[in-house]
Amino acid sequence: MSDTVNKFYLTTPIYYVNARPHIGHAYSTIVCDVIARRKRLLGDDVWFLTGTDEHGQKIERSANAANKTPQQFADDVSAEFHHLWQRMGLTNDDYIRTTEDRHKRGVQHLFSLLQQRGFIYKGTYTGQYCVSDEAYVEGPAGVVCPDCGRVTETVSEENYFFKLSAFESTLLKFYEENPDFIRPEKIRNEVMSFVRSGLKDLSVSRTSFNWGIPVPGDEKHVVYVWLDALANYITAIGYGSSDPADQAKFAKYWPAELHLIGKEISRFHCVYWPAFLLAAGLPLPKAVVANGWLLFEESKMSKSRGNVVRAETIMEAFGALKPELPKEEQDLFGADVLRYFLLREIPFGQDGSFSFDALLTRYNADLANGYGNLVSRTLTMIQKYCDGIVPADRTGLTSAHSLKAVYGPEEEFHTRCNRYEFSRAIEVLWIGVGIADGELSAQSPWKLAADLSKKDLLDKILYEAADHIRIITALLYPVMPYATAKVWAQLGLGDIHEAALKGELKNLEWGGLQPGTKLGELGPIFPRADKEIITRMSEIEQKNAPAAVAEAPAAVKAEPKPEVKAEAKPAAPAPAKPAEPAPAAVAAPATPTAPAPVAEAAPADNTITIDDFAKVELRVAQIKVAERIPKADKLLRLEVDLGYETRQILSGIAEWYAPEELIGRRIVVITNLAPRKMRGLESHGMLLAASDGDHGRPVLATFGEEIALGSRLK
Ligand code: ME8
Repeated sequence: MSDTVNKFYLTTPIYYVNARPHIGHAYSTIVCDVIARRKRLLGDDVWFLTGTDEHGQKIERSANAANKTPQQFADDVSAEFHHLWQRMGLTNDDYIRTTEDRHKRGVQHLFSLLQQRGFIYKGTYTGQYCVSDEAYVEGPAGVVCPDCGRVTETVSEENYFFKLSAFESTLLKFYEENPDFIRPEKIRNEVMSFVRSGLKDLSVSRTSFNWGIPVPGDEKHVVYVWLDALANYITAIGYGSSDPADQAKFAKYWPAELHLIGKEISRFHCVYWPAFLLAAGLPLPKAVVANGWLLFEESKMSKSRGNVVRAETIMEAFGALKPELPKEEQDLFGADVLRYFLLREIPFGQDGSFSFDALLTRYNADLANGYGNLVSRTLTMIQKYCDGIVPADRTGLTSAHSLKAVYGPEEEFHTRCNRYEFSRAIEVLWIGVGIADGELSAQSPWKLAADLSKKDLLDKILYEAADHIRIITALLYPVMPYATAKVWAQLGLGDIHEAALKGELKNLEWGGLQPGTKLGELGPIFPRADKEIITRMSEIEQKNAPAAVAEAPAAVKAEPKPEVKAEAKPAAPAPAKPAEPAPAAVAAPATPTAPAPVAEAAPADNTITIDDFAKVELRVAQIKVAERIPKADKLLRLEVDLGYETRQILSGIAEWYAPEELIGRRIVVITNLAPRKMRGLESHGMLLAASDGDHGRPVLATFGEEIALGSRLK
């Protein structure tokens, strides 16, 4: 490996502050951290950036719904992301927020430059806009966003436009000449066919809301959030600053070697961003690499679906396996378990399922029984048979069974990592764990220990096993920095983080472990976890689920429909709970009528008081998304717009309504029903419907006149 110092600037997406961090966000950030640590140990001058994306209509609306100013709202959620990355021990060198002055200044500088260079002009736009994705969509009024499936809104504004159309052929030529610019191949093909189908100029300002960076010299416009957000990759390293230190930093680190993103934002990073940079006369990043989606219970883990798992849950549950550690170290240990799982379990670039079950299985099989057991048995024997001192190999034997004759993982490990094949890279190390374990079992050093004449052979076997562990541990360091540090110390090698910085974790020759090294204090690294940890994780998740709102009064609770109820089961093995109500399906009786005069006397059995009725919050909503749920014949997943927020509701009406016929309908939603999970998805509310005929066909309550979303029925 070359010793010349290369710089390596890598970035994660900056995350929207309208959602709390979950392990989907952690996944991309962890992958970058692994890459950053590996590049550092190879001697590169690394700059690792992450941060939060805080402007736009979506954030403004979420802040309103939370009764906070957009800035306060952004401050709170951004701090959560920042704090979580620190708790997990991530090594980002900077954390950019798009509400920071350094960013605003850089964006305004970029906008003005694009104007001066003739790539931004003023015009009028009328068309469809997806607020959730902050993107324009081709098609007639009401067309559904092709990315997220939500209904678009019609906007008509005087806007600034970017001449994206001018870059069609330049971009295609660039992709052809730089086949590694977009990874994986599938995404590259999608991006190229998108560009080939023709690029239209892009509106890059908005006047319909204020929460953004003002267009310089025309402050009633704010800069389009994607132009604002993408620019973070340059503003964070000094673009647009007149300070010479910032300018030097920018000159040093730009262009980035890697933008790591989730696959759904490829178009923004592979088409818009390079076009903005070309227009500004700036060099293009070397690579945009997309991770696949982390799925939970078969669909993409995301806030709008409510099927999220948080990294804190895993840190807490696995951290508890090490009660002897201070809390910060328990967190780091749990973070290592998550890091290992995500990189090993999911072939990078593909979608992959997360489950508590799979996490536990990997932990026990690979870490407790695999690597952890190898370390423990080897070092315990050195302790016992060699007084805790690494023995020397005095045999001079290089038999075919010798570990070094059969195994050399370093080159292949790095090659795989360079190709983003992290799972295969780790697999290479576990082949080594298997070989070393097999050698120990075959040679049975504990039997040799009884025979003094076999001492040289015993020492050789133990030395080789320990040296082997050293090599695997050094390579594994970027993946599990906490646990490998413990193994390193037990091997008597001191501080692994220092060793990484000094370049001692590369060029791992066999024999690098000095005989005579005194082992550190021994102790189990990966205690076995039992199945209860699954329940524990479910409990922690449930405890942290959004606070339930007032229980719906019995009078309007859905009639439990046996066939629908069969669908309702908890996301993961969960603690015993009271019986769950049927999914938000059909409320019977039909729409309540105007309240009757309240009698003084106690109500009869089947009547309710006006106060009872007032407890039920009924509001007008519009169905924006309706889709079937895999393997659930009776359930539909709906996203309904209440005007002030969008909610996910699961409804047992799939046998009676096709998803397409529901989109755009204005319906009645019971909004203060406690949220609950079905099929791993959260349902937050219930649709109001009449139950018709013998079969109880649900007929949705709807309106014959114009009515504003969110209006209360009373
Ligand atoms: O898109 N599986 O922010 P965002 C895998 N602000 N990765 C996931 C994931 C999942 N289920 N969920 C989230 C934005 N991610 C913009 C980006 S960049 C200039 C602006 C990760 O909060 C993945 O990296 O929606 C995805 O691209 C990113 O979080 C989206 O985060």
